[in-house]
Amino acid sequence: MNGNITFTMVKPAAVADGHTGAILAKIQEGGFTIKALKMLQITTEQAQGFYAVHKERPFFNSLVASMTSGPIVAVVLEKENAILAYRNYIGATNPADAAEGTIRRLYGKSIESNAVHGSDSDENAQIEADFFFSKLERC
Ligand code: 3AN
Repeated sequence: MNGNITFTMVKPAAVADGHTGAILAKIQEGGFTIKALKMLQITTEQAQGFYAVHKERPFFNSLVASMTSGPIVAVVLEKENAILAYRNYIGATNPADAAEGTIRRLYGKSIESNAVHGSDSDENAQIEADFFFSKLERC
């Protein structure tokens, strides 16, 4: 059964380039409802934990460095079939391969600095949302 919640992050390079507002507007235009939102800077340990599944990959250290290079904006989103709907909406991991009009195509700079994160399963969406937000911070 598909859930209605996904988790996204505006990544540091996109925040630094001033795209936060445009990305949030685009998310809402896509019919996603913001259920929780905050800006924060994550520590190296937190980034390593968040991307632990990639720890054997050659790009792991560089990914962690880029994710801790400045503030991120963490967001919980709601929409029917949220995981798939949002992954389609942001586009492929590499912005160069992402479809026209998708968030990664519009605002991504590289496969690593690809503007936004999007959860890949209901289970991970729950883990990621709980990682960033307390119950009190979620609407
Ligand atoms: P997605 O974010 O589309 O689910 P994953 O889970 O394969 O993609 O990768 C997680 C993150 O790791 C990506 N958002 C991207 O920032 C980074 N990444 C993935 N592949 C590469 C790569 N080949 N080189 C550098 N960074 C990468």
